[in-house]
Amino acid sequence: MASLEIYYTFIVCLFCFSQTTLAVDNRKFPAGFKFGVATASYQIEGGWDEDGKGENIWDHLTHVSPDLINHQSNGDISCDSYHKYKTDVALLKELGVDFYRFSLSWSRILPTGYIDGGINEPGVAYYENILDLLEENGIEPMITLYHWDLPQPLHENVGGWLNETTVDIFANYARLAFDLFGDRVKYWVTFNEPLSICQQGYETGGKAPAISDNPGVDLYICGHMVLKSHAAAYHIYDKEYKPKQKGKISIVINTNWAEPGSDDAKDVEAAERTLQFRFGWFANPIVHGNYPQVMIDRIGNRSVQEGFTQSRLPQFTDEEVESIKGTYDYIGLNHYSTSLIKWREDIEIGEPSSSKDMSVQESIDFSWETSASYWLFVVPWGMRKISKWVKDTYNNPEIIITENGYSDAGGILDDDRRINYIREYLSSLLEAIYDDEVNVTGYTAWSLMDNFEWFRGYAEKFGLYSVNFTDPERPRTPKASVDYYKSILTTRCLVEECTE
Ligand code: GBH
Repeated sequence: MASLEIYYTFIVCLFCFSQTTLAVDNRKFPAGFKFGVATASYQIEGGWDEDGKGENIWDHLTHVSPDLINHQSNGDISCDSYHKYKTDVALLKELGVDFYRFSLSWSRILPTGYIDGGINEPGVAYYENILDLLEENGIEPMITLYHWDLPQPLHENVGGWLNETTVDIFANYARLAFDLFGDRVKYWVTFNEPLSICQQGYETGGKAPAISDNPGVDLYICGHMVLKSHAAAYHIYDKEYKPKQKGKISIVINTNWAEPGSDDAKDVEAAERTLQFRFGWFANPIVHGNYPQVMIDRIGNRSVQEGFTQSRLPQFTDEEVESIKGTYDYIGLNHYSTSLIKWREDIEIGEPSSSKDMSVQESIDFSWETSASYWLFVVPWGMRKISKWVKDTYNNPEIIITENGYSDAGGILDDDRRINYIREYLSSLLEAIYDDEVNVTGYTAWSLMDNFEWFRGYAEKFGLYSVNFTDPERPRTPKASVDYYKSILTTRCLVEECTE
């Protein structure tokens, strides 16, 4: 029986591989389309307390609660990019990327988080050196201000993203970053994945500061503060810096594609609701000024039934709506995977939570190829569908795919599954661009190299380059995907030969 199953799987897989290979799009990426790779400060830098850097919430969490992290790993040294940035830029050069998306460690620049706490000059010099090298090598920087590493004092003393005060403190940090680096940066990202920041940081406990004692409440306060902080930074840039620096600024929002479990109108409605609760939570305010109506209605209704005196979803004032509306020069989309969504009866009233607010049934199709990450399935056509949905839902904005990538556990150099993932997702993106006329102008592979994958430590590897974490020198070795990505960068084409 077992051997029969294996036999069938083998036949099925042969079929699906040949099918997918045949389906790769042979059109060239449009002229001007940009390719890059991404990293984030806490995941690669190390040097956690060097040269005056302050402690952030990831330093703190990994040191105080090491058991939360796979193998009790942390980012104290990680890829040691604090010392090896020259090597990293050499890798970028070797790859031939158009741009490099990386994030600033707030507490490396402002050890207390506050401007008044003093600027850490070596921290500023570190990023200036990287920018100098990128410029010398003709690689454009795309800088994320906040990729999850909040200065610990702002968490401890201010309450982090649960306190309105953090909005101004973030805005001051953003202004400093524009001031210091903006003459050389054309692409800014305020926040990476507010959904992850707020839902995991302040509801499920899956990311720092791992607060989970007020489910269904704190995450929405966090979302509110992050959106206000984003808008504040956007306006500072727009008024004070954009006229001379001429860059673009936006936010990066992540979501799976939500595929309806069937053609049934209820499943279609549930899938749309899922996209609204994840992507729309942040995209709707920045495009249209306020939260999606479905969130306002559902969270409001449930809050009443739960005995709250007001909705757990905070309300924007009219002035806030006006100030948040339009705060994007492009939309940054992190997309990795797809979920199947079916309608279900609303979950009964009890302790609140965002998943009860949404009340859908989420699953996967067992035929989808897996990765080393429990949440990541290889569903290339999701890329086309989510891009088209963003186009249709938000007035055809410029879209940049700010992350997309595949994890394996071994960090194997012969990573044909990663090659296949990149090829198939980019092929689907070509269909979005040419067949659905979605205005996608760039694609970013996550990640330049294997790095600290948050609670999964070093067990899930997303890199194009492998890093040997047991060697103090942290040597980087190209995987086969480096050659493949390189070839895309030179030919702008996914197959041997493209049509013109
Ligand atoms: C990105 O998030 C991050 O920006 C990056 O730092 C990270 O290294 C990379 O992906 C790879 O993980 O537990 O059901 O809430 C990707 C989007 C969103 C994927 C949250 C994991 C957790 C699903 N992530 N998700 S759940």
